[in-house]
Amino acid sequence: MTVVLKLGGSVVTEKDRKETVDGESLDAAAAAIGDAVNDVDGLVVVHGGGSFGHPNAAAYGVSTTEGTHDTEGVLAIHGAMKTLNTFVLRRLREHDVPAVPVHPLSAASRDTGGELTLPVQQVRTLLGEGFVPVLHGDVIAHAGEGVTVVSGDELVVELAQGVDADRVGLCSAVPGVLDENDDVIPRIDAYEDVANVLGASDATDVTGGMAGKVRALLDLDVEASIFDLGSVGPFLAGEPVGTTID
Ligand code: IP8
Repeated sequence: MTVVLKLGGSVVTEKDRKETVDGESLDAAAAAIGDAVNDVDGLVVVHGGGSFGHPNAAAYGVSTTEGTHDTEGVLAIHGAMKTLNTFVLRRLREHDVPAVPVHPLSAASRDTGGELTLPVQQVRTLLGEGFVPVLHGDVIAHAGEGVTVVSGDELVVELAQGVDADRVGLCSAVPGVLDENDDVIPRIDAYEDVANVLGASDATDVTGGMAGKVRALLDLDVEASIFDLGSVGPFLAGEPVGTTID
């Protein structure tokens, strides 16, 4: 069983305090991963940008589509993400997870149409050798734009296909996709089933928000789940948690 797990930026950082790790949440996630890591054949971890990536990207006007050629900007955004990655790795190592970093800036790119390419042979080889590769949202080369942001969600989609994942999990600040009464929708098979509750978030969140996540996960061949921090352990143990998207 190969698993791709994303820890959202809102889980591992304090979103309202620039470049601040949420130590308690990160430790809880790392502990759950440490408890389960020997029971999965392969685990790839991806983390989002939270208060490290997003304020820096905003300061230089960089998004997934708007790029920059400003080297200072590239280094500021990438540097902040590397700092966060170092914190994540340290916590995972404290829980005996054989975590090693893989920085997307050194591997991924977009063509002029914005299409993302992420070579994954190093990730596959690291997995085969018993490591847990840890990737993160980053800036990457973008033909005609300089660099643009690559989100953790985009990386999850590429990795799921590239490493033939059996399960994909997104750990976010909410316990799943919520309906109009804020109850978790246990299963989504088609976007039309949830378009009425997710439609609004499409308009307000340029990086995709929950609507974008659901659309991308529906396109995957493998089952995906969206859940919150308390469900990381049960998810890695193979239990259905939060919202399952298939
Ligand atoms: O939090 C964004 O990753 P995300 C990364 O997964 C940067 O959207 C650099 C803003």
